[in-house]
Amino acid sequence: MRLSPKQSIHLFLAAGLLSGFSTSHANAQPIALPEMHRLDLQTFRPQERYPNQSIIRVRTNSQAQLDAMLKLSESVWSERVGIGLLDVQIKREYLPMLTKLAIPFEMMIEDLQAHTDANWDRIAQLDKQALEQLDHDQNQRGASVHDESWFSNYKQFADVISYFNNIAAVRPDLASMADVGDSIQSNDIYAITISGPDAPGNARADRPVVLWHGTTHAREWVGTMAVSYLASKFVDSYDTDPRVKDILDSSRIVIVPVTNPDGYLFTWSDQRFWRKNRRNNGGSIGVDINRNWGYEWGGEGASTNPSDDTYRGASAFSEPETSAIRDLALSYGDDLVAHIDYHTYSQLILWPFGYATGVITPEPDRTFYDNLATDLSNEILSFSGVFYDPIQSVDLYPAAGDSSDWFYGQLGAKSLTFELRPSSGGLDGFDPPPATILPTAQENFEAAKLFVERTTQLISLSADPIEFVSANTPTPITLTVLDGIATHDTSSATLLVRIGSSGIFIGVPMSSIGSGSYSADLPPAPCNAAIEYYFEASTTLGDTRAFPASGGSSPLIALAQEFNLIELHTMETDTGWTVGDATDTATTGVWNRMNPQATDAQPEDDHTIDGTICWVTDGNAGTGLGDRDIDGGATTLTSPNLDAIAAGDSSELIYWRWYSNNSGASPNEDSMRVEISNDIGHTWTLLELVTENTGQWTEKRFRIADFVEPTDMVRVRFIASDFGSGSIVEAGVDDLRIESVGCPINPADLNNDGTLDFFDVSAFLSAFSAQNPIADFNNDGVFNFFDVSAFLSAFSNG
Ligand code: 0X9
Ligand code: ZN
Repeated sequence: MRLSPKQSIHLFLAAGLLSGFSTSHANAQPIALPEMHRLDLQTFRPQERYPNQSIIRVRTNSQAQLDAMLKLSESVWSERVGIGLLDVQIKREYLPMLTKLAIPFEMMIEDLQAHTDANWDRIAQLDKQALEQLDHDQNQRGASVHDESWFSNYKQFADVISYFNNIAAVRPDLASMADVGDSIQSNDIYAITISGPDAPGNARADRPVVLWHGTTHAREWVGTMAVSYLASKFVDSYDTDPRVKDILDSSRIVIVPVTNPDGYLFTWSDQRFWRKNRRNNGGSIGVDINRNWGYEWGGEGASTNPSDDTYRGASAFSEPETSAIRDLALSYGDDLVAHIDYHTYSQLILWPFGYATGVITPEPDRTFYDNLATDLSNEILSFSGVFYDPIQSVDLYPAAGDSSDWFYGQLGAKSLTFELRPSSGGLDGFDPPPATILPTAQENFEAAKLFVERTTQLISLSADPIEFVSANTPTPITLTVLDGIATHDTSSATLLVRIGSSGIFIGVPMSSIGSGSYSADLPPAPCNAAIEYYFEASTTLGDTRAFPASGGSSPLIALAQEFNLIELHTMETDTGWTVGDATDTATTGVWNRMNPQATDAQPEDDHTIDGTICWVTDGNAGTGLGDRDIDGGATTLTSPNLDAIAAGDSSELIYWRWYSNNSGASPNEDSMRVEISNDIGHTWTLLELVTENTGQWTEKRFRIADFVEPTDMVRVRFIASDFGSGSIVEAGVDDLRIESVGCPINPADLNNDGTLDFFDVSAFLSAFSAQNPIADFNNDGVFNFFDVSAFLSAFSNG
């Protein structure tokens, strides 16, 4: 949060009040975990109570009013404290006094206790669902490394550690767990190491190390969830995402999910908003682990008062939690090159130094950090539309003894401190709805990949692989080259390509299209031919890198196919789509066909080139973001009959959709179901459940036969709904089409391998001399010159 903790502590002292916010009150595989205590969330609620208290927003206009306000409040929730607007926690019995003092206020949370109870009920409810799901499929956790549904709720310490242990159990080739130290109360501090297997000339132990640690501050639960996502997602993507494979084959990722286990356990059992560790200072509890690191320890923003929330501890590294992570980092020697400490909240990417007012980070690091943090911010912005402010940490506030200052100042590693979602919210900002977890984790996975590349690799290459191309047509493809610890030669980008799986790769120079991106064409290829390709680029000093990293030994593959349009609905005219279903209950935001009016959640333009109109959940902008979006339940849009019989199993359904559900008060709680029927809508099968917020038109392609048998009575329906209160849901559909995808069967392809070559000629000749019916090419029952001629003409046409 942006509030200087020091500042807030002074206020508490001035007010002489207590509150929940103040402090007065290696490489083996999975490891044998001790029996860890779990709370039964169905019955358990934390101790701390807020009877008869509210959160209000006041406006003071003098120091006297501000002082009076601070005296009356239990705790300050604002990010900045001063004359003007202020959010405070206050006993309701004091509200009449505000009127007397002529301090205007607005009620924000009337009953804080009920609000807190509701948050816990929400967590308990999700926990119950998760347990039922687990009963339903006992092996669910054990079977998968990465489980997206695990991120629908916060997790207790025991569950976090068993999630990590399972990653190592399922993929011992990629991950291993270690116990790296003990907390004050003898809880274990765990670390997982993730890296591709040893390879000749590329031993794991020689790879640079990037270290993450989460939940230094006990109440910052989203941080632990985000590092958990990184761990399972990196491992899970190794086999399928060439970029992740590159990253893991060239670095070691080490993740400490819970740096402060004692504090974390305490936020579940006792005080949701506890920050420090659980050191007994004699009269007060807790040291701020993020003021206890040994670079410029004990300066500004680090309190000497043990009861303060930012208490620095008795000496640098006095705390076992801090020294455990220090020793882990030191164990890698020079290999430790980068580090990230996840905190919440405020959406910031903070780079060192931050230990004193006016501290100047030396060049060239200053520029490196500025560029890196800005690029990471842009990566997140373009992924999810959410902005993280990239700034030097001292510009947040000076705070000596934080982790990033030590990793950078002492070890020379590139270190960042992230403040994750949300952007604001007072103490509530540490306790956002569980629906915040997944999108926060997903966007930070994008930033994490880029961070590792930029801190460990000379240069990094990436491309969106193309899997299908139109037969006999050149297809443009783009490579992006980013500078890491070296600079790339802008004339070095090359596409290496061959048709089929033998022969040499031909190098095609790629031309710059700006921002480190380069373009070239995949060559035209006959239907069913597999185009194999990879990319290369070099540093200015001549070190060459390939994408995928293994280059020609495991290239990317694009299959040439013929795409024939069977149906096209540009939505520019009425082609018989219908709105409404017996179960629809939406009161606003019902589907209509129009030229959409932009809001932050809805597109400005349809998708059709030279068109203007699409289907959209009320395309009128209305008076505000929440005015014409979907409210009150579902709205259904159904297509007319579509003909998929002609192309049979080769028919594919393609549409462009827009979906947004990441704004409003409770984001990401809704979804859009897309379903398909092959019997005029009597029975429906799920095609996809849309929850991603691309905030842009996205093309989706499905092979119809994978869902229903293709008929001439296929229908598709889009059911968009809003069940959460206060969330903004907007959806759009455009340019739906059916294509047949495949290759016409050439009768001359006698061995059915998709290519016409010498082997087909030879197969024909032996079938002909054996008088095999397949050599009766013109089907006249005799084997003669006309069969040879028909074969040769089919062969040469193919
Ligand atoms: O104060 C902290 O430790 C971090 N913020 S939090 O709200 N998560 O407690 C920020 C530390 C940033 N570092 C410096 N400003 N030096
Ligand atoms: Zn923090």
